[in-house]
Amino acid sequence: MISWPPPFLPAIPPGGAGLRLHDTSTGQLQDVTPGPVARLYVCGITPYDATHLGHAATYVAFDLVGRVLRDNGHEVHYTQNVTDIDDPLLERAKRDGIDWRDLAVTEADLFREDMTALQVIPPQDYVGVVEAMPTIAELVLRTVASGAAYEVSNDDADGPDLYVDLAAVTGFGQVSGWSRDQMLAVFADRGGDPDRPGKRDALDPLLWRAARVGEPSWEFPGLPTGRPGWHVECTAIALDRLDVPIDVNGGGSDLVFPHHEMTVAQASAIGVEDYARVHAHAGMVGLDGHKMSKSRGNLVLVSALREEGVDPMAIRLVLLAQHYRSDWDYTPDLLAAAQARLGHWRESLSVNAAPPAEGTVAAVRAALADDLDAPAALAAVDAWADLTLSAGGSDASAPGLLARTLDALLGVRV
Ligand code: 5CA
Ligand code: ZN
Repeated sequence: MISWPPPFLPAIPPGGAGLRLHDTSTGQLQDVTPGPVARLYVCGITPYDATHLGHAATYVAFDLVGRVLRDNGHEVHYTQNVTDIDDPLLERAKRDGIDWRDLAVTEADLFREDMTALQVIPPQDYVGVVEAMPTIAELVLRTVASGAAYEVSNDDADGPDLYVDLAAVTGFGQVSGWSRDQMLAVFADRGGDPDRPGKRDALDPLLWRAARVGEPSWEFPGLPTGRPGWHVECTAIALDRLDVPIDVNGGGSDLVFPHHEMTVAQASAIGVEDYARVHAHAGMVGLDGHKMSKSRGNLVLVSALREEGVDPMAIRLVLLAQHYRSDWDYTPDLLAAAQARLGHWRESLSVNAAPPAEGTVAAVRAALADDLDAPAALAAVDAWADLTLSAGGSDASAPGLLARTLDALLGVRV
């Protein structure tokens, strides 16, 4: 798929402060120490509805990862998928009487516009499931060949469905660290089918679904006519585009289990044991006490805010003002505060001379290096802006240096 246009990245003096991220699988902060090319995979959208602030928060968080890695002197190889075929997309298309392909194209276009407006650096590999179907089918066939898959018959398709046999996989549970009871408690709500008769284990994930009448399907020699289950798409696309171990494998915390657990299990099923060095997860953004979700419909859409004339940089500041790992609820006063902050920063950065900015630049770097502490980075900039407007200064290069730093590291263009 085409990605979106990259924002201009201003050069700033070298001085990256490294990067430590919270790793879900160990529960510890871990140094992200890539080679010259840092490998980043982040789970992309299922394009059946427009981008909400929760999606945006997750993609802005991983955008910071990419910016910090670049500031540390790495090239970043960023891959993101698009789940452009899956049950929720088919259900929404049917409900609205439109073709599922048209729905996916429309929503993916809107997502690109939103990401562009928010100055999110695009992935080099932006890969839809439909276009990656041969790659995914190949991984399904390798799983079958490895003996880690089995058939479950059904009455309403011409061939069997295929499931991954978790008993044949090493290290299951390593990403989430959850107990079996914890897993079972959410599996059905997150796309799983624990009660399907014929499965060897309730948690075994669907690998390949034989085509039901009227459903889109693909044909590959050796497989029933059908389409992939959800998790295998990310394993296949990531392994196709990135060498392992992936330095950072990311997404929202709703993907810890089952999605990322199964993604790793799926890799293990074909003998890839060192899938990712760090599994990083962003917290959930909610509205009125509930996780913002397309299925629930309690959404604040990025595009709707933009249509109201809200400056995308203010939207970005709303997201950056919360630590990426915390769960938080959106309220309009957060937007008002972000707009006020943006105005304050703009005013302070428009002066001819100001207090030196080197210390603030270092504070922004140090905050981001420390598990992406964007709120602390914003506070450092606030302090400089306060001082500039209250006391002034004589450093004529300071406003320009700080403006370029905000742009390069935080993605906020004032
Ligand atoms: N296509 C799959 C991943 S392969 C998927 O989860 N799509 S999604 O459209 O539902 O979500 C896209 C990304 O936004 C995922 O990383 C997901 O974890 C994240 N996300 C979804 N809802 C929220 C929310 N309320 N707050 C924060 N992040 C969210
Ligand atoms: Zn995914």
